[in-house]
Amino acid sequence: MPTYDLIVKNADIVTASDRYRGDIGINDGKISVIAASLDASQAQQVIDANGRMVTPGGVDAHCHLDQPSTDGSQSADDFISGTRSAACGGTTTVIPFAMQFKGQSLQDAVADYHQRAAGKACIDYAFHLIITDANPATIAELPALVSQGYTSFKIYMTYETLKLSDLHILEVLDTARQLGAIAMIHAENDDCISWLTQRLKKQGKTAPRYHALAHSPIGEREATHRAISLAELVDVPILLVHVSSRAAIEQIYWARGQGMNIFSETCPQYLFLTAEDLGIDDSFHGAKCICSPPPRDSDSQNAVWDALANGTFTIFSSDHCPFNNDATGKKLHGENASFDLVPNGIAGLETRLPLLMSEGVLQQRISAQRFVDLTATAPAKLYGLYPQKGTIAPGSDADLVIWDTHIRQVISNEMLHSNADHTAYEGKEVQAWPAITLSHGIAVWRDQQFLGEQGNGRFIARAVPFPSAG
Ligand code: DUC
Ligand code: ZN
Ligand code: ZN
Repeated sequence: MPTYDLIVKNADIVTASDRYRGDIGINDGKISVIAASLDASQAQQVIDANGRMVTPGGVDAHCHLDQPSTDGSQSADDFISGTRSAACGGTTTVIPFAMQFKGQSLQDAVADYHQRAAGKACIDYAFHLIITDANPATIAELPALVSQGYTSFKIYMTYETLKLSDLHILEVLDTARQLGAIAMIHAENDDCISWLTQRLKKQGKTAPRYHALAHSPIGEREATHRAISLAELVDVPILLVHVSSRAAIEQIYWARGQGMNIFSETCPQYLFLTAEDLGIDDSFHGAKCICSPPPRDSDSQNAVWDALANGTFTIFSSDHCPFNNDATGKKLHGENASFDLVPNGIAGLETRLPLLMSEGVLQQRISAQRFVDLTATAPAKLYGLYPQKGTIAPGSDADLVIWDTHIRQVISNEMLHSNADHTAYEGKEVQAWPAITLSHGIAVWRDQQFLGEQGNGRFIARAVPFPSAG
């Protein structure tokens, strides 16, 4: 009887803290041992990493899959195509959102998303809640939902159909504090956006590129500071999602200096796109890159890189929210709709890790350990998945990525596995891509082939991130 189901030999093992050479023994989908050398004859199967980097499978803690929209637009990806593309890009756990429609109970929202995911997800998944209706009945649902493993809630300071008042934000934050859960905050000042949008439209400035002007960094900075202030009042940690601008980063840096427990996230679009990708003329082409907050200027791009390297950002997520470039998505209101009517979001699950490995690690902007922390360990810890997910250690799930880091791969939508009909990164060259992705010790991506199976992904009920709080 072989001792191991699988040995990954000659691995350049990278965790959030260490980097060392070793062999990884796997049994029943879990890592059972890590040693300098394991006897290959004791394994049913051997994969020779040949000295290549092996990192924990990515944890993408911010993605939207099969999420119905209040405007009737349709997500390009469901749980099959979204998790398939994640696996092909080295991500083995996703945390999409279960969004509450106003008037809907949270339990109903969660039940609906379970139906959307069950039998479809190819990799493991959990759910954040999106709270859009913070009335007393909703708040009363939270203790049970947290104990069922939904230990994080996203709240919005903008979008007409989603936003909460400051009073309601305080209620949610206070509940998060009592339960040891965490609130994720979309921080943009809604009235700034409305005022700028009206002004631009009156001037006939409706092309996609004006989206970047309507969503000013000043509005992001103000809302970021307000979110931090509300968290300070309640005395609770928060996570600021998809931070895009130098101005917002400065607020987070300041809050940290004051000793506040402020976590923050950024995304590939703020490193690899700028406002120019929304168009330098009035063509509708730039609608593909409309997301909120929008990509900024090169000064903010530099600030985002610095904040990734210096530890200001806690996690790096995709904010995958794909809409096709047709009447179900970006052209919902026609070929030349005003920017404020274009569904917000871009695809990014599959390209998140290769882009950061290539431009971050290989270009020596961040270390390989920092890459692992940002993309796997820190999100797993922050959202109650650690140490089952997010690291390479005995007892952890055998979710691993073996990297090719000496390639030249030009990204094109054809090579990707999402159902989206375009990628914002078309034509960009990367030097890294997963050679093999293992989920529970089984290859889901190898030799440029998706090998996973729909329905193999398991729902994970998450622990609370701050158990001693309250
Ligand atoms: N902005 C969000 O807040 N969510 C999804 C996509 C986007 O652009
Ligand atoms: Zn958001
Ligand atoms: Zn989002």
